[in-house]
Amino acid sequence: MAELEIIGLPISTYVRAVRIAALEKGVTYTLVPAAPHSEPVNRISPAGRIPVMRHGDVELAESRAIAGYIDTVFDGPKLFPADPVEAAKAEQWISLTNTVLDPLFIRRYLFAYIFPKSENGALDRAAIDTAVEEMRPLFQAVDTALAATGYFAGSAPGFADWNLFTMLHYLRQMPESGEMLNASPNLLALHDRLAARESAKATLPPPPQEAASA
Ligand SMILES: N[C@@H](CCC(=O)N[C@@H](CS)C(=O)NCC(=O)O)C(=O)O
Repeated sequence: MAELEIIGLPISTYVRAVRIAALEKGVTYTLVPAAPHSEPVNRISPAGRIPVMRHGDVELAESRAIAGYIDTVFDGPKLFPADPVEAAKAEQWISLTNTVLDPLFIRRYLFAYIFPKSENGALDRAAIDTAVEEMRPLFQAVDTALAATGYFAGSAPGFADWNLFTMLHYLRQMPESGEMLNASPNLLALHDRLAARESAKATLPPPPQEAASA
């Protein structure tokens, strides 16, 4: 079978999620380093976003689509549940993670720390504090959703869990979000269980501060 190429940077949460998807399936892949909006990325992603993927003649953008392709085309443990209700729950959490949690937790909160917008590099405390207050109820809601089985869908790790895990990895290292994670027992347990897996260890990104200079 053709080689699977995952194109993007290791610091990206979405790139890490699809790399983990491949490893969890037992699929060997090549990581082709490429930044957002670089030529190899723009050729596949209309938005110039990473990750993108090539597998023989198949080229794909968007992490959910790439993970779904990997799950369907390769043997190995399923990353998306077969049961319709569980499958819908997984999609619900992938969508919420990408459209609600990521813009707030990563783009507003984490980026306020690692890419301060002020001219002298000072932190925008007000922006961080506002984001933190909006994050609190969402941490609570996610923690509650995990209470039944420890996972977003079914009772084994799936792509919905990995999709958030890659973000939790960074959030754990920041003061307020680290505290919120420590105060969210189900979320913390999910993080710790997934962090212990070989796929997570093999894809550890550089520290967030290094992302600022990447
Ligand atoms: N919906 C996309 C989001 C990917 C994404 O936002 N990737 C970031 C890096 S983590 C990116 O390429 N950002 C560049 C940009 O937004 O212009 C997916 O799921 O793959």
